[in-house]
Amino acid sequence: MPKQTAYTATIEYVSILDEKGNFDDKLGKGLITDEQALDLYERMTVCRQLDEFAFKLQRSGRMGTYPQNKGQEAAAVGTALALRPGQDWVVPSYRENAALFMMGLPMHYVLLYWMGDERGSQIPENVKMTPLSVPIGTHMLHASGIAYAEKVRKTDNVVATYFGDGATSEGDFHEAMNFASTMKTPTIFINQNNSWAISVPRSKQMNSETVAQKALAYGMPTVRCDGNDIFAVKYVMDEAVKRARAGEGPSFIECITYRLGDHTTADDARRYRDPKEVEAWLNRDPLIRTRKYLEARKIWDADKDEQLQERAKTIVKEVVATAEGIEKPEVDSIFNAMYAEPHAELVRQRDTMRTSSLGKDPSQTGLKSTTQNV
Ligand SMILES: Cc1ncc(C[n+]2csc(CCOP(=O)(O)OP(=O)(O)O)c2C)c(N)n1
Ligand SMILES: [Mg+2]
Repeated sequence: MPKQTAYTATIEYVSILDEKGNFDDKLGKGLITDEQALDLYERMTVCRQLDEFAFKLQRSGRMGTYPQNKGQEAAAVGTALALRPGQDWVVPSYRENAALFMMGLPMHYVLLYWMGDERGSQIPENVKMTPLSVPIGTHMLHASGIAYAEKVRKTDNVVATYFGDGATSEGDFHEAMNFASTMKTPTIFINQNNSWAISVPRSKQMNSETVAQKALAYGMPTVRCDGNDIFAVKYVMDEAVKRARAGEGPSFIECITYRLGDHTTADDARRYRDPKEVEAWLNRDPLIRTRKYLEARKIWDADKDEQLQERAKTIVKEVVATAEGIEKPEVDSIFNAMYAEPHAELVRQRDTMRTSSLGKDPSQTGLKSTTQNV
């Protein structure tokens, strides 16, 4: 028997509004209205300001650490535009703030989170979102699980999860993908391929030409798109959402993008990145690209932009004031957020945390154990 082909595949790349301003009318028609494009541009601008302020907060000792989203805003807003706030879920990592705000998360929650306040993770009831996930890759499993629950409940809600290129080198990622595709859950895996996992370039942490092809192993529809193009991102997300709502299971989206800032405020990317590479990506900045599009449509100009920059600063100043104005949490509160009912070990730790017998049985330290919920 001659050898036969067991499997072949191609992966499409979608780009609609390129960096030179060319627009693909065939794919892009009716995708994002002018009103929506203005809204997305405003949201991206506010997020960029939030990044600037957060950076300063960290540098002046008012915040622990912060990962700027700078450069990746289009992937966040383009995908979130296809979701229904209050119904669909977002299971985030930490570089898609704009999507979280579109889903209804009050902006100061993100600041609280990075200020080390647990209340930043106590997502309001009406917002369908899990807390930010700094452990790389662990949250994608939650996205598959939540989507399975939505499927069992027979809703048409979908679950979008965001993660970096580095996260796809983690075992958890593959388990989440396998579960989602086998159980046909309405999960949308949104990869923000920014080429770097802190100081490790993509070429050194995987041998795959594309991240999108990893989904082929799980029999999952997969696509690559220009992640700095709100139109391309919306286009591929619409298709994924449609499949998920129709009960056709998960999809994978690779957004090609770039983080223009350091990995976090604890990093100095100049030590490992070629300035020419950064320069090239500065020219592909999603904010500049969207602004030029709006100007070409004659619905934007320099004056409006100046006003928007001012408005964005005012919004962010207010958000910072809200976050900093909240009464400091009680130390005991670290025991409150994890479980609905405390387990014995937690009660023991809480009851003894101010003693030199931390974690010991309270009855042996002369303390009375408490029974109320922590
Ligand atoms: C399980 C786990 N391992 C290691 C780390 C340390 N770490 C923090 S960010 C990061 C790189 C993540 O890269 P990527 O997934 O590409 O996301 P990006 O930061 O580029 O958005 C690593 C290794 C971590 N937070 N969690
Ligand atoms: Mg990365």
